[in-house]
Amino acid sequence: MINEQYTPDEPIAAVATALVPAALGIVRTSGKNSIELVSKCFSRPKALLEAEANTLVYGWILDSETKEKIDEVMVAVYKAPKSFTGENMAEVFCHGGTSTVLGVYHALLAAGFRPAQKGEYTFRAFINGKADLTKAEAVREIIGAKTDESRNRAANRLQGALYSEIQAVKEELLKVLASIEVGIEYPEDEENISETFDDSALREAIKNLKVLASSWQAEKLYQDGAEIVLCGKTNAGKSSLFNLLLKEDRAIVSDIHGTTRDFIESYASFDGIPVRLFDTAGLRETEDEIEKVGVERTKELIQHSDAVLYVIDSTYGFREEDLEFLKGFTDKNSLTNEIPLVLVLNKIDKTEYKNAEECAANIVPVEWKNLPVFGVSAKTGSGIQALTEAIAEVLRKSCAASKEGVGLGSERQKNAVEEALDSCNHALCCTQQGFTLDAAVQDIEDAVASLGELTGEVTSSDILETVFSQFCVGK
Ligand SMILES: Nc1nc2c(ncn2[C@@H]2O[C@H](COP(=O)(O)OP(=O)(O)O)[C@@H](O)[C@H]2O)c(=O)[nH]1
Ligand SMILES: [Mg+2]
Repeated sequence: MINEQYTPDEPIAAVATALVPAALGIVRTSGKNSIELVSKCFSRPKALLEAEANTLVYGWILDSETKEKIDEVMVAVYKAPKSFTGENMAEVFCHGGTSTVLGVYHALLAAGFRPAQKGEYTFRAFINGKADLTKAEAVREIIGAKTDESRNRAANRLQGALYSEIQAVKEELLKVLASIEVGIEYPEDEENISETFDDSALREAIKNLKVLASSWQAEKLYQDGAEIVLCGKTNAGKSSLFNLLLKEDRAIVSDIHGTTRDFIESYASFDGIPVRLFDTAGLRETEDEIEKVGVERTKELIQHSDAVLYVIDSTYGFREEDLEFLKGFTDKNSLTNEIPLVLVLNKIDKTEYKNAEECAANIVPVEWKNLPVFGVSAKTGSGIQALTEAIAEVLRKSCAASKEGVGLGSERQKNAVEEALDSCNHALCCTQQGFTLDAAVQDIEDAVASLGELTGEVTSSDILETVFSQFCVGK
């Protein structure tokens, strides 16, 4: 059941910006009589009531009982249907900071608004025909985007690129359906056997649906990101690399072995992919109880990671422990799913080698020459860009991601496309096996219905509930 609190005829208000000290805060209202209600706690009610659509009105928000001035504000006035929700809306731009923003918000509640539920503004935009479900979900994605590339992909969906793609497949299927129905109504022969049926349009739809379904894994990478673990012996330069990749002095760097005893993590962007990067305790035998736990934690992190960067101090080359780790890792990894492993030869600035290739040729043992290897210096920054780009490529490859094309924006969308694909495949099967064509009709109708569910044309309340409950309040 769709959230019973989503009652579209009630006026709603929500704080739309974070409650932290800031230059501005925004309190958003929507509903048929929202402008009238705001005017009840506004110093210039007449100006607000007479304001044209898409204009700003200056004034003060007042306490509705004491009439005390709460804050000096600008109110943006939007009139239905030309607003985000498709209803009359008034947005109050006040000063930032917890007390002011909440003061304005409480004055609005006292004037007659009720607090908005999560995603209720976007829900109203959806039911008022301002956005289909792919666009509504893209709004949530944009808010959560961690890198420019993630945001671009979501913005593409917000502009309707995915919607158009889905509509094109749907129209193709409707044409197939129409041609079958004409065949059934006016059969050239009594049998109306599918042998005469031209299935090229159905095949094209299947091909497009397959591409869409497989795009989700890549889109998920850009939404959720990947976990990457930096590991290696103590003093290899993991913490220095970590800091360099994050572009901040986050981890303690020192030449004392065992400085990093527990892992630390932070976010970075690797060629547009949001990455949760872990700096870990160096892998070594140790008597230090805390460091021992740290080493165990490193091993656990590795098992759940999307890629491992194994850092080597190239001034020493590969040592006993490095070889032991690599052997253990690859033995285990070959049994389970493959976690990509990248060798990072650090401190090349301290070696006599002219470049990364020469360093790799000289120090990587024969049995590990098949691994991707990068020579870098965490001190000078050399080789770092090539390293991050290569890791991004490794991650993209692991989920067959490309940088181009429109992709799906949620698991829900992927499920709907897969359902449509199953139905189309079934329809194709029917036509190939010489059944009468009406056997395919139901399947194609099911496929069209699944795509309609994706965009929200036909949508059960459970789906709406799942989509909008993932939003934040005020959006
Ligand atoms: N010359 C040089 N020194 C480095 C480089 N990376 C790290 N170091 C030094 O190596 C020591 C150990 O570095 P750290 O990042 O703490 O290593 P970790 O134990 O693997 O985290 C520190 O003294 C760093 O300044 C590098 O690329 N070149
Ligand atoms: Mg360290």
